[in-house]
Amino acid sequence: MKTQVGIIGAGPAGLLVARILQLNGIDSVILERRTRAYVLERVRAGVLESGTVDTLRTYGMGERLNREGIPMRSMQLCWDKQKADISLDDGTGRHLTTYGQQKIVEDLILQREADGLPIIFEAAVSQLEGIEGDAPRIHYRHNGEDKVLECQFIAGCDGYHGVSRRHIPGSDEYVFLTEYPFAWLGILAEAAPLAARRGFAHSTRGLAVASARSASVGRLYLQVEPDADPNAMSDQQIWDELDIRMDDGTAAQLNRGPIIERSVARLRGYVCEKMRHGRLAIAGDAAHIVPPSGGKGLNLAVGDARIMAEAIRRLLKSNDSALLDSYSEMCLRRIWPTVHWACSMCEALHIFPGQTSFQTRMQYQTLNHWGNTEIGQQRLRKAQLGLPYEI
Ligand code: RFL
Repeated sequence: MKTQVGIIGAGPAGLLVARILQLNGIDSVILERRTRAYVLERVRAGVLESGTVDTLRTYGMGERLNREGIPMRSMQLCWDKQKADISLDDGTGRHLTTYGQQKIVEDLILQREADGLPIIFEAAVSQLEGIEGDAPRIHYRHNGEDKVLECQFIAGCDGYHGVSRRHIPGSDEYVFLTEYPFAWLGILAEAAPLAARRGFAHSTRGLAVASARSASVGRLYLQVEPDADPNAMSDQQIWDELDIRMDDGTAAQLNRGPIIERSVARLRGYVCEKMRHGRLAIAGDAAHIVPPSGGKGLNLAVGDARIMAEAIRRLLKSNDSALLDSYSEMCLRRIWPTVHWACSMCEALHIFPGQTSFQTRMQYQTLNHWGNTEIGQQRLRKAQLGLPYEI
């Protein structure tokens, strides 16, 4: 099979690159190792920066988002039995939007299918070849057969565990990694989220997070051990623990309801500073992972996808490789400050093994700064709303 751009991975990064290329008259084939059903059901991110929302609208993916996205104009931080409700209004009209990653992925897949464009599910890529020339090849396995996709460029959008990154020579030298000694137990619950019980909570028993996926579905998290079994706690134990950890000194409690999904995700910070070699570039989680405390991973993936698609367009349409040559550098200007913010949030909100009461007091100071001082609130607002795009 032959195409102009071979895209590995049908996550938000790969699907968006494909969509932008399509609207610029460039053909692509997406290879995705999971089944269609698995990709459509995978529950992950849910908080979108306004730049992400604008990008999706610009590329014709705003219809359901405009209808179902829930504006989020403030953010709550809770610690030491007190709460700060921080306005995200920076005078520009920007705000965050709650809209599940699952829906973005579904919107993009359904649109691509309606346009009759190829996504090959259950196609696991094993090897890339010829990326230093102008006719790279992607080796993959589909329906029990080894196959090859010939293309002019490879977009490696295959997430943290993908194969693309290891095809960038010497990429290990450019990798920066920190593994946190805890994980998040995430639940989806059929329980109407309460505006008064939302946000990030620091508790001496560990972090808790309450957020919304819709008016009737809540997305909530508890800090757990890195190798915790997602089914170790009963529904009632989870709700009790969330209420204890989110105690803000009032008697308010979360609305409870059936838990319809649970998973445990380890927390890490990771950046690969070399994001391109020859006719291969990587985007999204393939190149960087941020702890989910900032709600930034998906938003960063969208930022990379915009630059990658434009760099490919200039290369294939005008034989101009200048943007591609500065691809890593340009992406990293958004990546590092965002990773820094997500890690700062992570380190202020979790209880580390063996943490002393002195360290807990230091965390309270950080949270008090973000929650109760003008300068701290400005810092939080700016970081949460996200950095501007250069492309
Ligand atoms: P994805 O979504 O992981 O997609 C990669 C795709 O590549 C496929 N793949 C392969 N396909 C073919 N051959 C191979 N060899 C392949 N290897 C892999 C995979 O099957 C997959 O379909 O990466 P992408 O597109 O870069 O998107 C990144 C986002 O998914 C991720 O950053 C966010 O989910 C992170 N995240 C959040 N981000 C936000 O912006 N806001 C949030 O509120 C937020 N909350 C979260 C999160 C991530 C979480 N977890 C699970 C760590 C909350 C959690 C709990």
